[in-house]
Amino acid sequence: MAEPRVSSIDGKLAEEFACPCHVEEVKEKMAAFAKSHASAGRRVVLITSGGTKVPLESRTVRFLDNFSSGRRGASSAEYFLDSGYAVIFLHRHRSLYPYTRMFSSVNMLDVLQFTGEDTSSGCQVVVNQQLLPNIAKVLKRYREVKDGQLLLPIEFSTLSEYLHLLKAAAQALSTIGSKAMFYLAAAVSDFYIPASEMPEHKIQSSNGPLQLSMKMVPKILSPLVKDWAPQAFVISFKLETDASILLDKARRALDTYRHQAVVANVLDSRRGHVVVVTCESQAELTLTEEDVKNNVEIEERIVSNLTSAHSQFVTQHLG
Ligand code: PAZ
Repeated sequence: MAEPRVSSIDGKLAEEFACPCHVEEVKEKMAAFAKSHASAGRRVVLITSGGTKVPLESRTVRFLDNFSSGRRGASSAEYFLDSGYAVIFLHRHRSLYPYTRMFSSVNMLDVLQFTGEDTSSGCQVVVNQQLLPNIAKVLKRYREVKDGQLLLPIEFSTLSEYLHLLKAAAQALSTIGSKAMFYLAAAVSDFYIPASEMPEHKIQSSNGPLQLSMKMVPKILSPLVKDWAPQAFVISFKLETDASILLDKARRALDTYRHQAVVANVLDSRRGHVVVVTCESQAELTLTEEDVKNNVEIEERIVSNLTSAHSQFVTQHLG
């Protein structure tokens, strides 16, 4: 089926997806962040991370969700920061977050202890570094990033919030042209129920088995590449469970949207293997057993591949 026209996607966004009230304020924040870092000579990457929540009722009790933990987005943010980028981190509320992700399985109360006998409210509490061996190193890097104002976190929960905030981000970053990268790692729902067709109240199980009819979510990559940030370096992600269709779908996405690269991955092997597909090339990135033993993460390889490609892209656009 032909891709809907850009204007119809804009119209659909306005009509069928409720706009979060703070979107204009967030857009201004993102534009100011991009401008100040670009004028300091930094490139800026917008990372999307985590899954989206699709409500089934307007007074939402139930919703459709997906598997994404946000680990890819959060760890990639750290590698982009290490590569000198400023990062806008558009992430799902309560998904993994840069730096704290490393301690997400830790019960905070198990690693804290009192310094003395006194356990009243005025006493000192410290971290037991034997239980959190990396904490000092991670805290130091987190502070550097925070003090340098290099990370701008923006949260979403629902599909509507994600779509409006991504549009706002794209428009905000368009002012820095080819210095902007979009790294669209979030797992975004392909289906939704329009507000006009959504029941207001909790769906009643006494009415029997539930049948849902959902609409296709507009392909936002199309206006992002063509209209909102036409000079930016844009990377989308493609996840499949059937490896035999993955590369074909990645190439088809490149043909359709004409952006710079697709990072293709399969659900079960995504932590150790991805393919970066561009119009001219196909780079397989794979962790060896040795890499895994040394705690190397696949995101380090992905970010290294894409930051090099972005450098070439910027040179071509400025040259
Ligand atoms: O968030 P996570 O680390 O659990 O998973 C990452 C991922 C598989 C969501 C990402 O690599 C990806 O492929 N995102 C796009 C998914 C898609 O819509 O095809």
